[in-house]
This record gives sequence, structure tokens and C-alpha cells, in this order.
Amino acid sequence: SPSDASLRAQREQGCPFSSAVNAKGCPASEMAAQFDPFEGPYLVDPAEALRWSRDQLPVFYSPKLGYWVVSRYDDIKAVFRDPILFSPKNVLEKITPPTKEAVEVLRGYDYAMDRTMVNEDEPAHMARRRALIDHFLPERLERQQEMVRQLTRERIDAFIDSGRVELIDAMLYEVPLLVALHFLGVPEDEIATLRTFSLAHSVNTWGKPTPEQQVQVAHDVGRFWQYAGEVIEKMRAETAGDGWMHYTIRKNAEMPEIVTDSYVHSMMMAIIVAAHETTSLASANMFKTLLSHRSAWEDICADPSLIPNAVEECLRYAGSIVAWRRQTTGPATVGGVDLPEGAKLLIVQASGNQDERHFENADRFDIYRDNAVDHLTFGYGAHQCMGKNIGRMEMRIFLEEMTRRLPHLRLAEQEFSYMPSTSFRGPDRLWVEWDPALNPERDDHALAEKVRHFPVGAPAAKEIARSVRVSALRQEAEGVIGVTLEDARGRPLPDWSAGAHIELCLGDVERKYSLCGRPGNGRYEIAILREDAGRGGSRHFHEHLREGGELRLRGPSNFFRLDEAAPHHVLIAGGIGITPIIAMADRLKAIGADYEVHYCGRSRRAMALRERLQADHGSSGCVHLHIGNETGRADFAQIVAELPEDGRIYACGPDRMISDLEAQTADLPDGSFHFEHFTAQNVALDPDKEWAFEVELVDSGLNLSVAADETLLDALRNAGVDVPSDCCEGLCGSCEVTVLQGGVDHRDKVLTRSERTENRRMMSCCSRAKNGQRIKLA
Ligand code: FMN
Repeated sequence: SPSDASLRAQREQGCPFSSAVNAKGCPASEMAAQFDPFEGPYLVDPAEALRWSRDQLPVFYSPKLGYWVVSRYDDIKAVFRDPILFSPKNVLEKITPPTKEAVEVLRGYDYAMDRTMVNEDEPAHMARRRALIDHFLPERLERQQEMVRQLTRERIDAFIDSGRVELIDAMLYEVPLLVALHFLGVPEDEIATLRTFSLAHSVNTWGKPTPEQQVQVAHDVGRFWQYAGEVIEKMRAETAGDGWMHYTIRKNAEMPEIVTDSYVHSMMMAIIVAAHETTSLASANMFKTLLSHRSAWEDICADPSLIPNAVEECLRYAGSIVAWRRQTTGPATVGGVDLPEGAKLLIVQASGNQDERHFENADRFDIYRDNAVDHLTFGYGAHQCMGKNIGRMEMRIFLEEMTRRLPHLRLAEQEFSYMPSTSFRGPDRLWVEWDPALNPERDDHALAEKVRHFPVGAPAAKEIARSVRVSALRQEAEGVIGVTLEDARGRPLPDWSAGAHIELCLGDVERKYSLCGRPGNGRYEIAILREDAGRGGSRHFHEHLREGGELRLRGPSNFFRLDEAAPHHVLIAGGIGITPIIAMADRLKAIGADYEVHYCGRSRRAMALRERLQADHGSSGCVHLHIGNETGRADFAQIVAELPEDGRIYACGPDRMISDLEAQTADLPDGSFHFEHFTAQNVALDPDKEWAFEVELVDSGLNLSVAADETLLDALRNAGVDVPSDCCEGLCGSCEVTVLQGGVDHRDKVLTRSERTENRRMMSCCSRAKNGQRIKLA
């Protein structure tokens, strides 16, 4: 085969990888030799086409392409993280070398595409990005929502009674183009030509045109270049014009050494493509994915608050940017493979997005996935897509309007085709159909107006909730109810691991409860203690939960995981803290591990799950009850003293119990003591007592000020940085950021004492810089 021949030829010429062969072995293989991003499996499904690479050879050299291909999540992120060693200078290079004729044609148009935002090196890039980022901040983008909604509605109105439409032509191409032009302030008079132009730019940069096509494409690209120049001249005359390109042109006059003439011309051409092609393709992928995962589509129709996370999961599972490029500026190591200076890299985000090492059940499309937002489709770090929040906004509005007005939409029978490209991916056509007689707005005339608004930015974890039904309710102990929950539509609830909790939402009340049943049966069991002196949540559930009643549930999430490999486990529960502890005991018993349980309570009657604990775990003699009004309090000093080497202690209960244990375990090796608090201290900020502080974000090259009345998490979000967050009380650990330098005033309940001393991690929802110091984060 040709690939055998090319390998043989390389062997005869001597191995081109000798400098890259190290302890990890040779980065070439038959599979690597066959890799071709312009045909076959990669076109159909790039993540699937690189499964072998993720498993066997995560960094390999592709002789057909002349690039090193990187397929794992962490390696891709590491490359994005360092724009100095991994320069973006080759991002807009023609991946298929141009023919002489094509070069001649382009010269005839004075084509001089050079540095834009995506392919500019530091320090020029960050200086420019900082000067031009204002228009992309969430508060500015909120003002664009109405325009996007209006354009979307007009398109839907035009086809809603037809019963069948090709969605890309009818809406998904033109709306993102109009939104982009509006955002940029570019005149909308050449829409049809722009479609040809941007296709040509795409094929020219990331595609594989034949020599004949190259000439035609070169003419289109050349005309596009000249058109961009004319538009700039027109816009220069309108000195007060609105939109980002007007702003850029004004900055060009103000600071010509930072926002240069060449940049403005190159950017004008590149941005028109970047701003709309990406969103059009991602939206087409989104409808195709959701309509072929019907239950997800139906869940969204029933509950539109799922839309922001569903969009994120679509971007993960079937994003429009599947790979990007970098070039090394010195010898580098990626995933253990040594690369020479000048090595060209194809980093395949679509593959990283389905890497099991980062996403659980990565192959499964799951709109309830709580880390979908970690996808790499927008890139990461200093060059992360500036327009990500505009794309998200459009996709959410498309989905919101379509699920509300056409819930009975379905994919028509069709064969899908894709344009050959290393980097851009979406179907050429997307036919959908429906029965117009069943359009809900024919009966409900107000339906078209029932709009749901989503705030700009990454979805909050809070929005990811499913509907469940209370299938059983019982008195578990004095003041404690036991609740069994099932999926409202009868499907099994997802599996969970010992230590996990869910969040129950009823009306405005939302509280977390640990799962304490047996995993794997598709139902959840929780136990709720009524705390009359609390904030009212537990009382609300005690008073309002009814068998058969429906409510919403988030999770499961697990921030209290077992290290199953330890030789011995001591599980300690205080009061209602038994809930995660009993699940851990069940798990350790199931895997035949060595463990003991200490359950401390005020009185026998108040100790929930006591009988089950004794029945399931008592026979092996590993259950110790410490009952205040019978046997007295547990002797923690002794329990800790008897812990065998490498043993682990897991504790859940009142704050006092956990602080006692923290003190007793202070001399144990790191990682011996694990705990979970059920309640946070008051995390409300008192601006009179707080310090404002400065933060440097090294990966994204940003500097932020955090005001005295603001959390670090809020400051990050306002600057458009995506940080997941859940409890916002310092309990769950989801908003963790990596500290590189500076003193931190840790206020969370997640980190252990030694983790605080180490000062590598901080919870952005509550912790702050010490005394107004400056801190550096990754
Ligand atoms: N409270 C319980 O009664 N049972 C539980 O299993 C339980 N698990 C929790 C798990 C986590 C991770 C957290 C953070 C809290 C948990 N809580 C549990 C505490 C409840 O979330 C809530 O704070 C409690 O019901 C008191 O609410 P209230 O003050 O509004 O009445």
C-alpha cells in the first residue's frame, strides 16, 4: 500500500524520528502512516478515528500531513497553555501546499494575509487582545441578545408551516453571518458573495483542494482580500460607526504600533469567517446530535433550563473546530515524546473532548454531564476563542426557539456529507421535517412569546437538573425522613459512587443530600434531618415532600471519594453524617476491603440508618456505636492511634467532630484523613472588613482586580473566564483554581491543613488573597 511504501522510503532514507525516540518508544506506526484527515474515518468522526491513538500512541508523526498529531486531553491543554514554546504562527498556513499557479493568482490580487489574532506571537498578541477585548465582555454581549432572537424568529416564521426544511440554508448559515456582521459593524450588502468568499478561505487554509480547484479558490480568496480592504476604507470614513471592527479601526488610529494596518486588513478577512462559520457548523452539529438522541431532545423540550449545558455537551461531543495547529519554537516534550524545534503540531480537540481520562463515559452523549464545559472546542488559555460567548448565545437561542415552537421536529432520512478539512466540521446539509398540523402555536397563540432568557457566559452547574418523582417516603429516625427518588419519566437514574451527593430543588429551596442507598438500581435514597434552627431548607422538605410529588435534582457529584486501594479504612459518622459513610461501608464490603465503622449519635432513636448499618455490616464485628446517652462519646485519640500504616480515615459529621479529628490526625502522613462538612460558615462578604486584591492569570495573560465586595469567582466570570462552580459556599470544591504564587486566605471547607500550607489550590467562591496581596493563578 502507499502508506507501506512511504514508511519503507523513510526507512531507507534513515529514520526521521531518531531525535524523538525516547523511553516512550517510537512515535511512528502503521496506523500513524495511514492517518489522513481529509478522508474516511476522520471525516465521519474524528474522535473515533483517533481512539487508537488515545489508547496507544497519543503523540504521533503523520507522514502524509507532515505534522505531529496530539490526541489526549491533557496533552492538548498543555500545548494550548504555552503559546511561547508552542507558537500559533502556523494557524492560518495553507495545510495543503499551494500550487505555483495559485500563488501567482494570489499575487495578482496583492494578497498579503499576515498576522491576525489567532496566529500572532507574544508579546504583540496579548497587547492587542487586551486593547480589543472590551466588546466581548459578558455585560456588553447581553445587549446583542435581542438582535439574535429577532433574526432567529424571522427565519422560523418563514418555514414553520412548511413541514420540511434544509436548516442550514434556512437559518443556521445566515443568522450567524448577520450576527457577525452586526457585531463587527460590517455592511450587510454582500451576503451571497461572502458565503463564497468564506468557503474559499476555509478550503484554502484547512482543506485539500485539487490543483484545478486551487486556482478557483485563489481567485475567490484574492477577491475576498480586496473586498476586505474596500470595506475597511468605507468604514474609516464613518468615524462614529458601531461594532468591533469600527472600534478596531479607531484603535488602529490611536495606537498604530499595537493595532497595525496589516493586522486590521488581515483580521477583517479572517474574522468574518471565524465569527460565523464556526457558529453555523456548531449549530448544525448540535441539531443533528440532539435529534438523533431523542430523549435528550425531549428532556430539553420539557425543561428549557437544560439548554445551556446541552449546548456545551454538543460542543464537546460534536464541536465545529475539531483540530488546531501550533509549531514548536525550541525542543519540546509533549505526552513524553520529544519534539525538535520547528515541529508542526495538529492538536485534535475533538479527540481530547472524548478522552476517558478526563470525561467519564466520554463516548456517551449526556446533557446532564457536569464537566461538559471543560471541552476544548473553544481552545484554552491566551488564545481561547474571544467570541465563545457570542457562539453560545446564538446556539442557545436557536435551540430555545426551536424546541419551544417545533418540539415534534425530527431528522429527515438523508446521507450526510462533510467538506474535507483538518479543522472545521459540520454537515453540508441538514434536512429536518415535522407535521405542521401539530405545531403547538396553532392552539397556543402566546407560545411564540414565551421566551426564556439565559445569562451570557458558561452555564452554571445549577442549571443542570433532571426531573424526579418521590416514590417512597418514610420516617427513618427521630426528626429524619427517608426519601426514595425515581426518574420522572421512568428511566433509570445514573449510577453513582460511594460518598456522592445530589442536590434537591423544590420551589426556591435547594439543598444537598448524600446518597445512602445501594448503587446500581436506578433509584436514589436520601435521608433528611429536620434542623429547626437551620435556614429553613430541611423544614421545607419535611413539610412539602409527598409521595408521587415531582421535583428537580442535580448531580450526583462526588467530592468525598474513597481510595479503595488502601489496606484499611476507618469510617466515622456523627449524626446525619452517616449517609455518605454507610454508602462507603457498602462499597468496601462489596469489594472485600478491610474497614470499620464508628457511628456517633445523641440517642439510639435519633440515629438514622442504624438498623441497616448493623444488619448489613454488624456481623463482621466492624460496627462501633457511640451513643451519647448510653455508651458515652467516642475516643478519637485512640481510634487514630490504632490506625494501621497506610490506613485512611473518612469522617462526616458536625463541625466540632471534624475539627477534633483534624487536630488528632495532624501528625499522620498527607492523604490519611478525608472529611466532608455538611454546613458552611457564613461566607457573606463584609466590604468594610475585606481587602481588594489583584490577580494575574498566567495561562490567559490577564490581570484582574477583585473588589472588596466581590468574590474571585465573580471577577473571573465578569472577565469572561469559564470557571465551573456549584455550592458557592466553599463546600464542594468545584470552583478550584491553581495558585502559582502569593499568600491565600483559605476560607473553604475542602482543603486539608497540609493542602493549605502547600498553597497550590484555592476555592475561588470564598477564598481571597491575604491582606490585599497580589496572587498569580494558572
Ligand atoms: N443533610 C442531611 O440531613 N442529610 C444528608 O445526607 C446531607 N448530606 C449533605 C451532603 C453535602 C455534600 C452537603 C454540603 C450537605 C449535606 N446535608 C445533608 C446538609 C443539607 O444540605 C442542609 O444543609 C441541611 O438539610 C440543613 O438545611 P437548612 O439549614 O436549610 O434547614
